[in-house]
Amino acid sequence: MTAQALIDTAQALVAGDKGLLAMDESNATCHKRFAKLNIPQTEDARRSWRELIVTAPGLGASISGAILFDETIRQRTSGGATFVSALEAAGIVPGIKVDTGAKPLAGHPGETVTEGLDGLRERLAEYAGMGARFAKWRGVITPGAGLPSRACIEVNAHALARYAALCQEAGLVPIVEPEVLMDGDHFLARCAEITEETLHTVFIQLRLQGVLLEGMLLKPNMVLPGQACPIQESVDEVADATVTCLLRTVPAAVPGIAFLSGGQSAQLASARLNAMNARFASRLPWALAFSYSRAVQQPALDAWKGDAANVGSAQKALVHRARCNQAARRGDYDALADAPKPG
Ligand code: 5MM
Repeated sequence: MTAQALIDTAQALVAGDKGLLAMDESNATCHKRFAKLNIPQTEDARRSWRELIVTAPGLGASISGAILFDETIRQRTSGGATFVSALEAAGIVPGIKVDTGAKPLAGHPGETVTEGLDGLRERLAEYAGMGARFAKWRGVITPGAGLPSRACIEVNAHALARYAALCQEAGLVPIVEPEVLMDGDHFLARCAEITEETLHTVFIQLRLQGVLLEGMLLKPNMVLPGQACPIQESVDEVADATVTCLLRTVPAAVPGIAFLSGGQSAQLASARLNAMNARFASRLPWALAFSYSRAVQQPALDAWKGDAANVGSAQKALVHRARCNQAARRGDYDALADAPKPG
């Protein structure tokens, strides 16, 4: 695999106005979301849900790539196609989440380090053989009283960089996802400080590990007040703070930034991305895109409820959200028309 192939894939994932769909929930996360809707927490239900997604008519018009989970990349549609081939048929590049989860960080109560480096070279080779062209790894940074520690930021940045270097060696574009959580009552300014320190540390580590910046993507949080913070800034204020932070920390060589939604409502995730593109796109060195899970999937999951009779309406809800975020990439999202209808 040449450097140019990595660059081509990274650029293709953020080209035009499309974005990524994260459908890489571990079983525990998937079950948490199913449980709220009384959907059976079984492999069969997980497979049916993911089949609904990969076969949604028209999804490829707004989604460039989809991030799968280890179980999902091995599954097939009821018609017998692998999910990888179903995605490819829809014009969607298949990717894979390769971390094995955030585990308690020794000596640092309340903080985690993401694991999965052991055996990663071999797993990446297997995933590449199955058709994956990019990968994803999430490090979690938790704001709190006296948190995050420098140790937590450093250890997660180091792991992200080692993962990214291994991906590029295997010919897979790494999506580097350092997530500052929005849980808590911290102010937006504190999220900005933590995000800036985290991204700065991540890019130092990426450089140390020799990662080709042109052949990777960044998947960060937006700069937001904590969900329980009494002051919730406007859409434009969030856009300003997020773009300021990214301009200070993300080298221009990176082709694209694809945000996680992190627990924002579907509409706010679209509106904030829209504001960033509407206000700043012409001045930014990288594309600003999306790599949402909940903010694209949740309305569709609410419509599906585990019932085969609802597959069509759920697919329409999914494609609608993907299109809203596609419009947000152009700065054309109509928040008023998309406002949740009463009742
Ligand atoms: C932050 O989570 C990622 C983006 O999803 P949201 O847009 O909902 O925030 C997502 O890709 C996440 O990494 C996966 O859902 C996997 O999560 P777990 O914790 O199950 O590995």
